[in-house]
Amino acid sequence: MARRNFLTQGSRLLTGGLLLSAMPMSSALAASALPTPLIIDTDPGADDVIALLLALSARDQLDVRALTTVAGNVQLRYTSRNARMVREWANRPDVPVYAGCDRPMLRTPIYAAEVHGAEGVTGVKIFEPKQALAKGDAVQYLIDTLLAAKPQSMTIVTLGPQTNLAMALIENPGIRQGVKEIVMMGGAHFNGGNITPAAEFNVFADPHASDVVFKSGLPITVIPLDVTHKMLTSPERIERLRKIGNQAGKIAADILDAYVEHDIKQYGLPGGPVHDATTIGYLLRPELFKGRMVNVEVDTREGLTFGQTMADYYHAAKRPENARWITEGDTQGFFDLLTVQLAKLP
Ligand SMILES: [Ca+2]
Repeated sequence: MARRNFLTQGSRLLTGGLLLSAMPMSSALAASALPTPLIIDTDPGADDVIALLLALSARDQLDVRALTTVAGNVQLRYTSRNARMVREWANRPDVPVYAGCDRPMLRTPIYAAEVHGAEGVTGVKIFEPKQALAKGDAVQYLIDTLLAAKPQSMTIVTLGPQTNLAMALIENPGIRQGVKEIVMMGGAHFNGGNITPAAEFNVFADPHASDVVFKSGLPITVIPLDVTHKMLTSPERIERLRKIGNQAGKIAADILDAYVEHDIKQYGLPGGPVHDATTIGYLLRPELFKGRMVNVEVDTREGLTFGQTMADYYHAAKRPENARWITEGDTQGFFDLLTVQLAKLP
C-alpha cells in the first residue's frame, strides 16, 4: 500500500534521528569487476526513461536489482506504469518494479506535466505493460533489501523526489549499513533553479525528504542542474540514437525530440538536458565527470528559497562535507556512451 502523509510519524525524526558521520566517499564504481548492485528510484518522466534504458543496457557493469517508483513528474500510477513500460522495452522481466510513496512527506504534491506530458512520457505510444508491479511497497523493499545487504554494498540512484529513500531511512536508520553510495539527480547551485528561481524540481517536490537524505551521513554524489544544463542534446546526437536502428534507439530519439523542445524554449539552451540519464552516465564512466566534496543543506523553510540546495562550494560555512557535487561532464563522451549502450538493447 502506498504511504501517505508523513505528519503522523512525528517531525522529531526529521531532525533528530539521523546524524552526520564522516564516511569516506566510495571509489569509482566502474573499477570493480563484478556488476554494481543497484536500486533505481524513479518518477518516469522522459529523462528517467533514457536513464533506465541506459542502466538496463549495461548488464556487465550494473546489476539492477529493482526499480522503485515515486510520485514526481506525474502521479504514482503513471510513473509506475512508465517504469514497467521501460522494463518491457528493455526486455528485462527479471527486474521487479515496486511502487512507493504517492505523495511527498509533508508538502503539497506538485507535478511537472507541462514538461513531461500528462502521463509522464510523450513522443511514443503509451501502452499497458504485460508484467505487473511487484507485490509490496517500495519503502518496505528498500528497508528489507538494505538490512539484508552486505555492508556498504548497494548503490541507490534517485531520479525523482527522494520520498521513498527518506521514508525508509526514517523508519529504520539501520538500513544505512547496506548502502555503498547514493547517486542523485537533483539540486542546483551555480545554475539556479528550474521550478523556482532557487530550486530544482526533484528537491523542491519533497525538500523534507532530501533534507533527511543529506543528513543521513551516507556517501552522496549529486548530479545537479549545474552539470546537466551543460550536457545538452543536439539534432546530430539524437539522430545518432535513431540511426542505431533498433527499438531502444528509436524510442530514445522519439522521446528526446518531444522532450527537449520545452527546455530549449524555456531556458534558451541550444539543446536539451537529459538530467537523469547523466546520473547513469556517471555510474558507468565516472572519469567523464568532475566535482568536489562540499556541504549541502536543503532549505525546508517556506518562502522564496523553499527547496533550494545550499552547496557550500567554497567551504564558507566550514560545515562538514556531506556530498560530492558534480559541476563538469564530458558531453560528447556521454552521448557516445549512450549510443554504444542503447545498441545493446532490443
Ligand atoms: Ca526523474
